Amino acid sequence: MQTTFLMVKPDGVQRGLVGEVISRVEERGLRITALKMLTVDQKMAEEHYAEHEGKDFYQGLIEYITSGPVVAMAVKGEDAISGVRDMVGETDPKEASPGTIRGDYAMDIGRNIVHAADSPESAERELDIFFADPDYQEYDRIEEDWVYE
Ligand code: IDP
Ligand code: MG
Repeated sequence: MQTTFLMVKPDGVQRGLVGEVISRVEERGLRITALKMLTVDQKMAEEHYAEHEGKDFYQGLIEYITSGPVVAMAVKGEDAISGVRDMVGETDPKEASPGTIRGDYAMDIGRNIVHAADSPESAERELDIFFADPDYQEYDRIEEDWVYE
């Protein structure tokens, strides 16, 4: 079992795709264990995107991610980290396969709807930026007795 970090970015919220993203996660059989809408402030944005500091798109990325509300979630399940990355698709939506979130809903790399952690280390780091212990809820999905049997 892994828990990953998934976020609907401001463009996804403004395009009304929050429900679509959540539906895909739930229908896949993954479990949302924390969920919140918030506006990312400058400090959180810099921490979240620290690995991209200095790149030519960094400033625009920080401005974009702080430009409006996002929906952040913790998603739990077997191989959730790579599973969610696969559901999200390639960074550049033009290269993302149809059937992925980016491949179905986006064309612009700077407006690619969602963020998902790319490794166990980033998942842990990013979850800690957005959530504290009391934010997490534990429950069983009804089908788990047959999914994991
Ligand atoms: P990821 O979101 O698929 O993990 P990263 O390489 O970590 O992709 O980049 C973080 C975000 O920065 C991307 O989702 C995208 O919004 C933005 N980004 C990455 N590369 C570019 C670029 O070349 N131009 C503009 N924005 C970019
Ligand atoms: Mg990334």
